[in-house]
Amino acid sequence: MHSVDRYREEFVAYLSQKVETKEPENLYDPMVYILGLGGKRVRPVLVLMAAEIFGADYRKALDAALAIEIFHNFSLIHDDIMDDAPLRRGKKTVHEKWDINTGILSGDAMLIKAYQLFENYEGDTFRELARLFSKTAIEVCEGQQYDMDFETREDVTIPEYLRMIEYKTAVLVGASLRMGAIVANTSEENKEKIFEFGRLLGIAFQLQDDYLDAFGDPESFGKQVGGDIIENKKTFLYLTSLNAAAENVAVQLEHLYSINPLDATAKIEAVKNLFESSGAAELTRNEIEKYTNRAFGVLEELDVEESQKSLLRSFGHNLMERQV
Ligand code: DMA
Ligand code: MG
Ligand code: MG
Ligand code: MG
Repeated sequence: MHSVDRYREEFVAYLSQKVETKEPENLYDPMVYILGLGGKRVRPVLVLMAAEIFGADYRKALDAALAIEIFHNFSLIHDDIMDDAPLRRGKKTVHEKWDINTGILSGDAMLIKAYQLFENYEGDTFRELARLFSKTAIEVCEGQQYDMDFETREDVTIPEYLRMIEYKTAVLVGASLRMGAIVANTSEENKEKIFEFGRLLGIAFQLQDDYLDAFGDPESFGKQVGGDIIENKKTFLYLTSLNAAAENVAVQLEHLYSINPLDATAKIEAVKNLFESSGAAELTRNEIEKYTNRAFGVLEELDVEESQKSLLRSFGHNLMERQV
């Protein structure tokens, strides 16, 4: 059994063999650029891990892992356009480096290139992978649409927010694990359980992403800290603050979200102070822990050896301790 770092190294080696990523900043192709900027490689590592945990040679899952990583990076290029984000992984976003049209077109091409990689599988494995990929891709786009809609809607509820992050983020984490399970041809029950583990961990992961967007360290974050506040995102932090006992919190927050300030830094600071003083920051940290623990609970039900469960558990812990 590999360690998490070994899976990551094996994946990156495969990636640079298939896609020339060595000097991303000097290259023209936006796909090469964004894949070469790195990132945590969470999803492809999960594909490889799941394949091996369920008894396959992880190398059989490399194309599925690459497909998932290309898909994820496609969604980031389009996400950065939608979120008007200047920075990704500490460098210019694709639409800042090129332009919006290039971002849209290169993203679209990446979506197809991701799908094309499933042609390397045959029979039932191909059909199952391709079907899961299409379903997941559609759900991610729906989640992104809800995210956009929420920017201007005033009546977003916490269950709606949780559904939105399930679609835009968590189903892809679950699908990554399920793809590894499909390549390994394990039982339907294992496929369901590993997906559920990923779905719950994915919800914790996006809650954490939203938390770090406000409270992360600008030095290491790689994205613009406070970007969600500038874009008036209805995150768990925001929605929980609105429910705070002190009524003036909601009034102040709604006012800050309704204005387009000249001084973005002052808006970010004021909103963050409300997130803290309302208790929402702490409630968000608790919610992250709750979903992480629910995910670990599902892991217990998997029909694999304890050492393999503990590999997934330590991956989950490391992921949730991240600062970027
Ligand atoms: C991203 O949510 C979701 C997808 C599908 C890319 P986000 O905008 O919070 O992501 P990030 O913080 O990476 O821009
Ligand atoms: Mg974004
Ligand atoms: Mg977004
Ligand atoms: Mg974010």
